[in-house]
Amino acid sequence: MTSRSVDSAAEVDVLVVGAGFSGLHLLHRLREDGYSVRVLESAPEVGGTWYWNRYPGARCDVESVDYSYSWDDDLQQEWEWTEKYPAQRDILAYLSHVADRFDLRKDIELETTVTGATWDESASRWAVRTEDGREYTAQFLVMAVGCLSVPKEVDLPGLEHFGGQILRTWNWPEDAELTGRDVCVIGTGSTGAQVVPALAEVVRRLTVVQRTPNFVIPTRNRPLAEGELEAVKAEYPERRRRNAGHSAGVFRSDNPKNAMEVDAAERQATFQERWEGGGINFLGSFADLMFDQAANDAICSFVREKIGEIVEDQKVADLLKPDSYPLGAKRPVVATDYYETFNRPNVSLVDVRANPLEAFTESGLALANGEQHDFDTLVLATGFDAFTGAFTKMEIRGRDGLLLRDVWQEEGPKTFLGLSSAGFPNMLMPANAGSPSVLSNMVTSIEQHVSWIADLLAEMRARGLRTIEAEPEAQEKWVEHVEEVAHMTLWPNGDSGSWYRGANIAGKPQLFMPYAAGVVEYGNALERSAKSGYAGFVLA
Ligand code: FAD
Ligand code: N01
Repeated sequence: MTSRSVDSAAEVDVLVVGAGFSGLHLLHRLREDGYSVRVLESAPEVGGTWYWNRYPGARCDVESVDYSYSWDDDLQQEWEWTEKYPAQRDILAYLSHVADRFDLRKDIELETTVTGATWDESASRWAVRTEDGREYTAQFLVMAVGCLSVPKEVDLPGLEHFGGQILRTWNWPEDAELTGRDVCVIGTGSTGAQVVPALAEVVRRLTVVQRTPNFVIPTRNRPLAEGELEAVKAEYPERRRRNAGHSAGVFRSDNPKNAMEVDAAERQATFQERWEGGGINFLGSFADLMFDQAANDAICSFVREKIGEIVEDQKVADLLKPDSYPLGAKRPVVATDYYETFNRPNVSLVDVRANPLEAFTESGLALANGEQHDFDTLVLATGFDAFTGAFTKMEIRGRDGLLLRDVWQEEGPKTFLGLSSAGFPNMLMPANAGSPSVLSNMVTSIEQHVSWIADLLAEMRARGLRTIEAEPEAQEKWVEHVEEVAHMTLWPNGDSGSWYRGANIAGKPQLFMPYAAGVVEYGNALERSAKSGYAGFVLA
């Protein structure tokens, strides 16, 4: 290893791509452990997801006190969260504070996009290139690039003909002013469901284009009550331990009962209580919701009834009711006043499933049946090239010139433990495909990975080892296992078009990408490998 005070910043022990929750934590931890580290980030500010997704209404659905780092007690004691669920601007302020407080900025290069990386066999190092022509070499390349950081390519017919302004939720301009405008939103996933109610309050007319309806659970956000934050802080270590001990990476008081083992009245009362409580806890109503179709049907019926009660126009309500996939097979959506918004006189719903979008025109869009909808502003909330997008954008060449893009385009993102892909030594991938990532509180999963990576590097340093890489056989078995576990649940079922399995993008290989067994089982697998001398990896 080179010493921390490298002569040239272009040669480091660890090069990290991305300055979101993962990249910032990696930088802090690995620098503390004595490595020279450099972080390269496309954005002009740290924050990752929370820098880019600045659209009105953007908010996290994990409680603020849990969606934050646990690795520094002073930090968690001094930071003042104000709401139960944090808004985008609050998380961004928090991450910016972390960067300042731990003096991270001096090792971060912002507005620096990595375009490619090539493994140099003779030096056992990565040579990394940036868009503006800079080059770096590093023994380890940690791709903290995010699993929802690259938008899906927009596949809307004739979009180039539209004459108004187009705004993208994943890169929302600071100065967007929509008061009094006629706006159309395309996309009704988590992003659409947050941006729609927020825009409805300020625009003149809002047209919501829906292809597949989602199950939308009310957030029930609120300011933290007096003394609530202090109570959390008084027992923070215990709270963090409980979070790490729950499969979702955040403690939920899950009901241990199965939905179909209780009578209809108890089932209804339980759903109702959890619905009133709001948030993702709704999914903890019963233990078998993601395992038993009948149980899932019951929770789906409950939500459909709620939609019918909230939305006044029953034709609109019916269009908003999902009926072709289990609740949970698509990422559950949590939002405030989503269904209520369709009772506003300035909001209309356009269903492009029954009546497909034919083409954009100069002044709006035309549907297959000839209907025309006019607006002056189009908001795209059309989602992401999840998990693989940030990797396949880059030209990453491993051993013998192997191109990651080609391998993953053919087979999907095959990894061992989600951390390493065979043929790409010393390239590590925190909180992405093959690990619980998006099926958990991501901050818990990120911390799990950062500490495992730090331990691995320490072990390699102690044993004088230079490279680590997934063993092809272990990788095959892990990918099969991830798929098998997913198929024990209802996650892969139905025609949800879920990005969990790449189904939102035509031609993308389909395999279930996050590890559905959860953070605890996954942590055991990580520990088993480490304790047995990193079984499943080749160390040299
Ligand atoms: P990111 O925050 O995505 O950061 C990756 C960074 O890498 C980005 O800044 C990107 O610019 C940079 N990068 C990528 N490629 C390159 C390159 N080639 N060169 C240079 N830089 C590059 N998770 C939850 O647990 N709960 C939630 O409620 C939740 N809400 C979300 C809401 C939205 C709108 C989105 C999009 C995601 C949400 N997530 C949520 C998931 C969220 O992405 C993670 O929780 C977490 O922020 C991921 O952190 P990260 O550092 O791993 O990745
Ligand atoms: O993206 P999505 P997202 N024509 O893929 C539609 C996290 N997140 O940005 O379903 C018409 O879910 C598409 O329709 P369909 C969270 O993990 C969290 O909303 O393909 N419509 C769908 O409605 C989330 O899951 C929060 O039929 C088209 C929408 O666009 C993930 O990010 C908040 C279309 C895309 O939905 C991604 O969410 C925000 C087309 N050609 C995000 N193409 C929290 O609150 C796409 N669509 C936690």
